[in-house]
Amino acid sequence: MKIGIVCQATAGGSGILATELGLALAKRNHEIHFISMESPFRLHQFEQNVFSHYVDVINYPLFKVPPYSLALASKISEIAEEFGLEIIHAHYAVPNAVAALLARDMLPPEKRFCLVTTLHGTDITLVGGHPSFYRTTRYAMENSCAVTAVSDWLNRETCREFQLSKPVRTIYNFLDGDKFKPRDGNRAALAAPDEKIVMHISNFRPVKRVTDVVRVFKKVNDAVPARLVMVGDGPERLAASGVAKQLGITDRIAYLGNYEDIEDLLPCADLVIQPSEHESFGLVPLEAMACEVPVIVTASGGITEVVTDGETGYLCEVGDIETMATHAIALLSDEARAGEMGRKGRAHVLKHFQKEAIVGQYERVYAEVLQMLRKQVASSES
Ligand code: GMT
Repeated sequence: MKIGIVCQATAGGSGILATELGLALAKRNHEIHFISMESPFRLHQFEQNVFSHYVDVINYPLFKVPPYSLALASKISEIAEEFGLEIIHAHYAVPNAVAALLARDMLPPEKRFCLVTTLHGTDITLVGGHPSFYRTTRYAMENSCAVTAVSDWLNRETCREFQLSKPVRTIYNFLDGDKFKPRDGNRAALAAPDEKIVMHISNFRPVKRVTDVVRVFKKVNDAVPARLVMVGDGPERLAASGVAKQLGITDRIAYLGNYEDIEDLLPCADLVIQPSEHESFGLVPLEAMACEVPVIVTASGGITEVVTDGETGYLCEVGDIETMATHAIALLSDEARAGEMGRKGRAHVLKHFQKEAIVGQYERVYAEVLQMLRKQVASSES
């Protein structure tokens, strides 16, 4: 199949998932065209069957904000026509799916593609639900050939919030268990041999509650010699370092900024903490579990479908710093328990979230919507 993948290029779960999906589909001999603002975050190598196209946005003085969505629609339409794309898979409803619909309408009927939209979370919970975007988000979903959500929780939230006339299918996120696995990393660069490594990875948006990470770590560090490694960047970075300063632990924390080869870093961690307000899925805990690293997360949203409490990690209430710290200290003080939890975590990931099985689910959705389109075309011609 010839498939266009429209995604966010910034560091974030939806762009990462879209990139990994595109690369996996290319390996299965599909022709993949990434369409985005710039090179997707984790797409840094040349691959067979993979093409990238960037949106040209002009900065005309009359526009206070350049109309990216319109430029994106033009680019999708142009690439779909030039390469004969059969499927456009939009990751993140706003603006990607909306722009794809406009792009489809610009094409002559015989060149129109099928639109598959994958909802990732904040496109529904924060952005799509906002009055500024609600109607466009709903329109995009109603007019997609298929809509998927990355967890049952997000699926339910979408149906509740948008009352769609068609079902949403759940297709979980995935990873490559050969890429994310326990390995010897450069631990010595991050901590002394007698120190534990606590890690947090995110884009430091308010929903990630990074100051909770720092507060939990303070309690951990009081009980067990440890280092906190903060990976990523975003608006809450300053707040995190402010709290660390107040708590007198600035020298125990390393901020690494955005880091692409997370599979080299994660195996160095003894524990990963993701205390988000909510997560529709939680790609970071999944990656950590695959590396046999225990996780402490919040029982909020689809993450409860990824982490099993007490087995592969701990699910805590949002903001319950005390409980998170208690679990963290217990795990960091008991290597056998942490090791067992890590092994169970990896086994769980390999059983439920392996790349090949999930990519196959997307392939089946594409085949189904294409068949529907062909039937419609045939019946309109007869
Ligand atoms: O929250 C992020 O880090 C980015 C965001 C995105 O859309 O890029 O992540 C969302 O999509 C990820 C991939 O499906 C999920 O793993 C995250 O849970 C989800 N984030 C939220 O729901 C807050």
